[in-house]
Amino acid sequence: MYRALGRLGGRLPRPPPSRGLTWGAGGSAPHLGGADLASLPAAARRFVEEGVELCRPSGVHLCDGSKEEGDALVALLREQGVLHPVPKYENCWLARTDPQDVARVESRTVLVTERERDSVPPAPPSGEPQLGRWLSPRAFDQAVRQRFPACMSGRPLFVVPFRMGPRGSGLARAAVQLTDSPYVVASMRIMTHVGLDVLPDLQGGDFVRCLHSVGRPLPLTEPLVSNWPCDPERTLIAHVPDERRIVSFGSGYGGNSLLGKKCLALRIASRLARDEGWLAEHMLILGVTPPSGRKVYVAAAFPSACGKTNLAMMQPALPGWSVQCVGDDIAWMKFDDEGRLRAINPERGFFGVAPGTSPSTNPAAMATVRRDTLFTNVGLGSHGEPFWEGLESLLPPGTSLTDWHGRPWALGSPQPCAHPNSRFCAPAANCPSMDPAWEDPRGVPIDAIIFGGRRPEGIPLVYEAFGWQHGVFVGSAMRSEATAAAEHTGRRLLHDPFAMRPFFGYNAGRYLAHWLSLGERRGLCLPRVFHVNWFLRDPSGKFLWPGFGHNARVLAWICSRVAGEDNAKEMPYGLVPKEEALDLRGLPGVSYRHLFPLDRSFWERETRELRTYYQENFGEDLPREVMDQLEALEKRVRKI
Ligand code: OXD
Ligand code: MN
Repeated sequence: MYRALGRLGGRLPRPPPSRGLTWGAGGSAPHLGGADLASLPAAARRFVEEGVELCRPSGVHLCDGSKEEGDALVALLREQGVLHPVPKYENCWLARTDPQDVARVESRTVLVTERERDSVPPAPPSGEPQLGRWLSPRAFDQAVRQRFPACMSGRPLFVVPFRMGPRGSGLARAAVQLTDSPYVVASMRIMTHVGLDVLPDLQGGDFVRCLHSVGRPLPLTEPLVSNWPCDPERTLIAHVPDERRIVSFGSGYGGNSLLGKKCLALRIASRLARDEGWLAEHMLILGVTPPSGRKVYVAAAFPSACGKTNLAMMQPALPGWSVQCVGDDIAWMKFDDEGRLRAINPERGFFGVAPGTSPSTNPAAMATVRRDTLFTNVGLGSHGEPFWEGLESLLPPGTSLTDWHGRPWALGSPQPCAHPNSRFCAPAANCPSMDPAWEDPRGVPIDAIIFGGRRPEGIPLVYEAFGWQHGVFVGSAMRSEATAAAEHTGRRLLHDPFAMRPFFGYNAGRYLAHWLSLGERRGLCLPRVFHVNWFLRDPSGKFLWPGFGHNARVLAWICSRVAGEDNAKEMPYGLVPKEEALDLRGLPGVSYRHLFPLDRSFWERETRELRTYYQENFGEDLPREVMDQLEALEKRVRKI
């Protein structure tokens, strides 16, 4: 596609021999060294040449993933005023972004395919498309032409060879990201495996091509805000699944720019998974071990900022139980030769939401971020500690605070100190509760899949699906209150099928069909499917369930179901624990009855809204089996 833009195969510009790369207009810059570009396999070299031809950077740096390179990147980012020290923690840094570049931008995230229908179901009759956005190849070429030529002038281009997934795993993927953002390189080094040992995997040309620019060539025409280069007006995050290609412009933040995460590991990978018969999902993976024995691994899909990281690192409030983390955001899963579903975490780090993370909600995450962590848009205490909403009790007396804009801030101020979507980017290896098998190339065996969302009313604490098809229906019917991870606001309930709404890499109707097709395959040991809701509230708005470590009580019931215990009773929407099968001991004020509401008018409303949602958003691409499941539920609801 954008290859059509110019003559290819030109010579790579070389950095000036005595100074290494140049870092911007007139800046005296640390020398990063970098690996020899000649070591790139031919296909990767061609990709770099195309990028250079198009973006016209001041130099090219091939990242080798070394510690020296990491130190030099930090030095460079400090010199540019992007990173600030967090001296109370070890090797930790704080970035503050332009306030216009703080979250994923779903409205500017597109899939590029010849046929619109390959990307999205038929357009809804009214309103915004909810299941992804399509851009024609022509419009995409034009968008690239309007943005990328010479967009890296005055800035060096970093070539980041990286791998998603453990070395040796059949699911692992090699990729190359070209970027003009050293912040992105520093983050990619935490979130993925960056290094020259990836180069042999690029040899055959079968790698994902990622091109990213912050879109602020030098010299600047307008000053930067917070020293953070970005171009919010022209931001575009485009995926070309047929070419395994990602092109991102204008944002330096999170999933818009760390292209291994949402763009590759979910959007591109979900399409690869469909083509190749596996699953790429927005799911955490954890292992739970009961006092008596057999560890059970589960994968769980929750929409952004519903507590995936907290659940993945949970410390059970049930004596004798333990939970270990394999991943907190993305699972790649494939049935093995024995028909067992096995999952790997394609990532190597956590890009977690900071506010709300505290020693009481997630002690393992707090331990993880004590070193080697890049914080973005959190506050800073005068003793050199990061600060966000939830850490108030940790502040030593007399601490003064700076908010995420870098301005003085006082406890009790109406605006939060940390941005609600502020993040920590930390190596998974730092987490004290990582599972011993988290990097096992064979993956871990998955016995249960859990769906969930923030549902203040009507949806019970936990239920099990009646079978695979019903489970796929339950995933397709997920809804949750909006969060700060994207540009949405307020407490609206959003439909979020499989927690993949922003991350489908192809038509969501066909995605459901792909899940259903697994139920038809012979010889598979299909996991049980559950739905959980930690967020039920009473009429005064108070949560009915204590959550966090107590969620182990729900995991304990799920484990008992996996073990084949006959301890469930049937409700119209699914199977729930018999009263004595859910351990509620020591939870004063928590009542089984409130946790398992059954309200006919709620379910009538829910099924009616779901029917409208399916009709408007999936249209004729909704698989018949899913509509059959809805009709069966409607029938059961009429009998309540
Ligand atoms: C995330 C998200 O950042 O889901 O993980 O938005
Ligand atoms: Mn996520």
